[in-house]
Amino acid sequence: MKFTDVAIGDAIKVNMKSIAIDSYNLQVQKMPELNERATPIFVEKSIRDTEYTLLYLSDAIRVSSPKLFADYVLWFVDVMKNIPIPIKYLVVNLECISETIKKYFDIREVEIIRSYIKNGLDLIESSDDQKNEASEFDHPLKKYRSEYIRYLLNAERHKANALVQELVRMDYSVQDIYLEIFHESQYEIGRLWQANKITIAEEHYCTASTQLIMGQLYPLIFATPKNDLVFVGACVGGELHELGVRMVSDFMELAGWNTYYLGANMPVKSVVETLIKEKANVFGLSVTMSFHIKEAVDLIKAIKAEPLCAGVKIVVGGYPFIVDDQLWRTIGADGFARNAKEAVEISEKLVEAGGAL
Ligand code: B12
Repeated sequence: MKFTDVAIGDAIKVNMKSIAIDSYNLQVQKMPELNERATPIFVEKSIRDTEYTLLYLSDAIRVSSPKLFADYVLWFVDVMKNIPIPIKYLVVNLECISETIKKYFDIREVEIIRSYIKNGLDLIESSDDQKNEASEFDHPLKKYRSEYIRYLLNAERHKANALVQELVRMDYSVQDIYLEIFHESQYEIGRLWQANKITIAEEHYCTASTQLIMGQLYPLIFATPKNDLVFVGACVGGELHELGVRMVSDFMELAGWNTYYLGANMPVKSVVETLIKEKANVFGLSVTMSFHIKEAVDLIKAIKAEPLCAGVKIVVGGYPFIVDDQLWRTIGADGFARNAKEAVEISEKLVEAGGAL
């Protein structure tokens, strides 16, 4: 990580509130029509949203990753398609941040920050083309995915479970069911939630039900013969998205590893103690929200500084690493995988190679 980028990122965070307020005031000057909407709640929400944008901007700059901020902007565009506020509002908002920062930074720093914002603004223009590029490879399990989601959204988790048990009887592997049904349906639930088509309660119900249904497959997962390798999996401190690293741990277990799954929000000290106690060969670290990358950097530093962890290889995964596939190097990890299947391959490679990839 570049020292200057880290310093700029930190300075944005320190001044976040006042930059957000200044940007909002400037935005009202540029869009006088906002005055008609400017109830105290609207003003507070607008400033809070700008702080959120600044948080993402700060984290992206800290790890020198324009892709992370660009992805956030695209996500915001998607959110705005489902609320009665035009995309122009976001465009002007980014322009106002770009303008406001000159009060807080020197010319060289302003240039760096503006390059990130400009990248985001350029993407807004072409966002539709970007989103339509993805074409999906049709796995035979895909046709069962919508049925699975429908059961969950109808609060029929027993039927969703029965469907999964039926797929096991049809000889689909646990790995395929995990990736094609659970992983993909969680992403779809996320899209529906983002589009305001389902409530937070429905998302929580679906996630909890999927965790329960995954649990029903454990007799199959624990039946594999074991090797003598140990995998510890956890989410970084503050991170609540735990399903990804749970899937990774289960794939490792299926591949014969002894796994120690720690779940969400793990403090640095406990992770280091666990790696030593369990004699881990590989530590799998999961980050979903890019504002937790700083915690991942601190955790990796702490592990690397502990002589008793000298043999532990660190593999990272989760959303920000998919968006920027070089980010794992920037933060000092030994490897990265896009999904649970690749996680097994990378971990085995790292252990065989006894070092870097
Ligand atoms: C369920 C969910 C939650 C639940 C999580 C509950 C739980 N017990 O896990 C709760 C309600 C807590 C939650 C909270 C929030 N969430 Co949320 N959440 C989701 C949702 C719908 C599904 C997550 C999931 O289960 N994914 C399925 C797993 C299998 O996928 P995965 O994590 O990517 O994992 C795979 C790979 O990435 C990889 N991998 C993952 N970890 C690792 C680790 C290693 C070592 C390796 C090798 C590989 C690897 O392998 C996995 C399996 O193949 C997503 C939608 C989405 N697209 O993911 C939103 C989503 C991630 N959430 C989002 C948001 C905004 C939030 C909140 C900020 C909302 C809020 N305003 O409070 C908070 C932040 C909480 C926090 N501090 O962490 C956004 C993030 C947008 C962005 N651009 O950053 C998403 C994308 C929703 C959306 N479409 O808008 N969320």
